[in-house]
Amino acid sequence: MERAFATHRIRKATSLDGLWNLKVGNGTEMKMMVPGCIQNIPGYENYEGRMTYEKEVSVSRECGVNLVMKGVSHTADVFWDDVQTTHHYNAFTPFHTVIQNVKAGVHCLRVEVDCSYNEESALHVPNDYFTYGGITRPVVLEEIPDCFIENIHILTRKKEESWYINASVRIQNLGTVKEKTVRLKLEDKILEEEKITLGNGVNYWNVELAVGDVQAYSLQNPKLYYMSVILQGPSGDEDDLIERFGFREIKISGSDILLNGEKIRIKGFNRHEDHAQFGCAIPYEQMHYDIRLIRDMGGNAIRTSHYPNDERFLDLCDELGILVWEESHARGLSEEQMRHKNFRRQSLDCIDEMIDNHFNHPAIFTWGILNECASYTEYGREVYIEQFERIKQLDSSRPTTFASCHFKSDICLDLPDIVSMNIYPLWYHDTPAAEYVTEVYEWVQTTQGNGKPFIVSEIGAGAIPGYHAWGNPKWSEERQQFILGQQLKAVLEHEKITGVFIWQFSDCRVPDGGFYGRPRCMNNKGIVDENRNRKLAYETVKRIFSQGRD
Ligand code: ADA
Repeated sequence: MERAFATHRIRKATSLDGLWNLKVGNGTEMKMMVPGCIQNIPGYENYEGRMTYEKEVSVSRECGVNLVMKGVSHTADVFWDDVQTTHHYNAFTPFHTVIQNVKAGVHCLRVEVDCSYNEESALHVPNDYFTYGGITRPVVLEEIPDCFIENIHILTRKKEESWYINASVRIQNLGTVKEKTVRLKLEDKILEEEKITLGNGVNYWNVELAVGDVQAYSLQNPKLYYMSVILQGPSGDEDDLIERFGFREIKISGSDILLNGEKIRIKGFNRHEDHAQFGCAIPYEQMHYDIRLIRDMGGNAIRTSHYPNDERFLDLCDELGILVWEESHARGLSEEQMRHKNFRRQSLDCIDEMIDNHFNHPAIFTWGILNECASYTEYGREVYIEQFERIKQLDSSRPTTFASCHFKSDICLDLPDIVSMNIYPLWYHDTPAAEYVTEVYEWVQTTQGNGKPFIVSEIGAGAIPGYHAWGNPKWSEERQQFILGQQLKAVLEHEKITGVFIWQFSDCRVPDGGFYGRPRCMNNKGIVDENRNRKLAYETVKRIFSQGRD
């Protein structure tokens, strides 16, 4: 299952999740679960390198095939009957491959995967999170006609008392037929039907519609609607695509972020896709459990630190009314790392795929980039400008942001719509929390970030699960509990601060050898550990988030 809802009624789509044949670098063969991570297989906990997946797949009739891979970590070379069809880099964005004129019957699908920190990789580098290896998200095989619907982007806006939809339907025409009839349905009601002429390759069918009485999307009432687009040829309905969306607008008003005109106050968590048993291939049920814990603590937002997330998780956030700051893949890269020969292309590819695939999620209220990268250098600024321009070209409906840690040296705060800073008073430096929060906020007001919404995008402290000692020393759960209490109180009592994301929801794995010498080879700042066992700070966060100003 690659989405929380069926995306086709007409197109035949077959999940390829389940056991595949896997050969790892040293020639060992095994059965491997997809989605899954090789590092969760006993004996392969520290595996780094190449591996080859194979699966026999059957096609029911002579047709085109659209192979959809929602995530392969981190580089994939895909072969269909021994012919290479795709090369894709980055674990965190979906990609698809169209193979035409496929005969009915059994075919061989092979995926060569590389999870090593190799010299071609500018984004997957040793870092304060772990790069797992494998086909880590769902795979779907679709049978398609030569002319098919590739995606639908849906914008909603309110004018006077009416809601309007602007749908942009991308149609790929790999055949010779030039005329089709396209129908657009909202739920089961046909709203538009048109005979269109198609060129070769990519075509867009744009529709602007006033819709009648609909329910607006809110966190309290996260009402979702289904839109279907159907392609009809001489022989009847040939293809379709179903998308889901909500009627909502995100706007900036002075230093406030408005969801349908209502000011939002973020009480959020940073969340890595990481779990002791599943690695980054977190099952759908576990995703739900994570969100239930976040809701139980009074949280209303999640930052997908530091990469685009599994779309099923975004579907759950849509359905449960959890705001999402989704960000492209980067963490703490220096200017030198940003000058890597592949960095700018790999970054822009990630942004393109993130927005192209996740455009319709109403829960996503902002696109983030380049967490703690070199936004204090002229070259770094060039890159931030390039990436914010790309985002605005792809989606002008959402505000942008990036999380900086360059207090008093950042030269890019004029670029984002929302200013965000990562700060760790009482953990990385012994500064009283309220004093430091005020100092950082006041400094931002002296820059070109003045007057913009301001989010504390990271704040937190570490605790080794189960560590308790007299005097509540550093790394004890009691110390983390005390620090979080001071930090959250300081942020939520600051009238002008739009919100906060705690670093972080759960402990996550870091590369062996321990990034910055991290104990347990983990980033231990979770409020729950890697198995979601609660630390003492859980109840403190719950008390403060539940009583804090709404
Ligand atoms: C940074 C970074 C996070 C994490 C955090 C920490 O702010 O953005 O990914 O590394 O510090 O734990 O120190």
